[in-house]
Amino acid sequence: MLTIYSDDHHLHHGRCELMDGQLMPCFEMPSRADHVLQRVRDRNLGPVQAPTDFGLAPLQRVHSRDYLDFFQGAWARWAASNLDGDLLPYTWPARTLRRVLPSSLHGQLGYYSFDGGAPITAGTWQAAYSAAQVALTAQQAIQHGAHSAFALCRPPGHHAASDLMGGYCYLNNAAIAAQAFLDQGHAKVAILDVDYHHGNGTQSIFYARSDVLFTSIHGHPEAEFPFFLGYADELGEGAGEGFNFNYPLPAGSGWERWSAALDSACDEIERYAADIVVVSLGVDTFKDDPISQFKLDSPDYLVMGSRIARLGKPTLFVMEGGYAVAEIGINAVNVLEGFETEGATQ
Ligand code: SP5
Ligand code: ZN
Repeated sequence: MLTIYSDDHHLHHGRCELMDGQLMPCFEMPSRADHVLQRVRDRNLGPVQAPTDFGLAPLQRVHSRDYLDFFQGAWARWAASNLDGDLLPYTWPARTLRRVLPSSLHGQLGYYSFDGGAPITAGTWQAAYSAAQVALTAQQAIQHGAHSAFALCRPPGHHAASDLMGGYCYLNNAAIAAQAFLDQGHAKVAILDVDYHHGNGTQSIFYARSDVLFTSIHGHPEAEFPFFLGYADELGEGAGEGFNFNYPLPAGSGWERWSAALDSACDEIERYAADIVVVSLGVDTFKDDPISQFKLDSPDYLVMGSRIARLGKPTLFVMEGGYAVAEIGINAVNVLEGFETEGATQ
């Protein structure tokens, strides 16, 4: 399987995030992608190539122009104030407040974010821009006939909505790639989001549309981030009604319960008769993940990959979360190896 990877992800390294009442070093750190790349090489998964630059146009198909302009320019505005911390929001337009766009940098940052988990640093725009190009380059490989490809994206993307950052995400790599497939002639794209957290950004982008089926298996939002989206009764709206399926699972869920949800999601993808599958590949479902509560073990990821392969569709894997850094490479690449092994026996 072809892997697309850019070193530019090192340009994004947030300092801290708030967890359990303490400022902790960011769990979403550069060594995550380094470990995945190392495992891709150790296992001879296939060639590793740098991304092609497709420019801003495919990003603008998913994100609003004003959001992209704000994100691209935010660090320069912050640097002009001579403060040296990361740029982090602290006020959001929640209920009873007005959704106006203030002129102040922090006012605008609150307007364009939904949590304090997406720090902007000097290199964040470049890293996120390159991650989107990584996804688009892997998308292009499939468009040109590959059966599968791996977009080793960092920072991740599935929490980012059309004009919101949050949950370590800025640009929605999977959504940008899904939209590119549609723009290049495909009619139906299915997204399978296996990250531990609900892909609220991806769901919101496609919620009123029938050309993208969104399915997500995740920690129940009653108890887990992002709390305010990802419930089972969210089935889509308008033309998108019946094209959104959430499988929220309780803390402590292991492979048995998780794989039953995967079977259900795969049934929906088959019923939809998707042309293409885009997998939002988070491995924060791992038993030793430091911020998550599922109990998947490393061999389970091989079975996950083989189940996805049995859909028989061209499949783009897009890296999302996973914070057990020492095992992230084994777990992510196990999904890809399970996919390839099953594909070879079909
Ligand atoms: C892409 C991705 O996986 N983003 C996840 C963002 C999660 N941010 C909130 C983390 C809160 C962790 N709380 C754990 C409490 C354990 N005591
Ligand atoms: Zn996650």
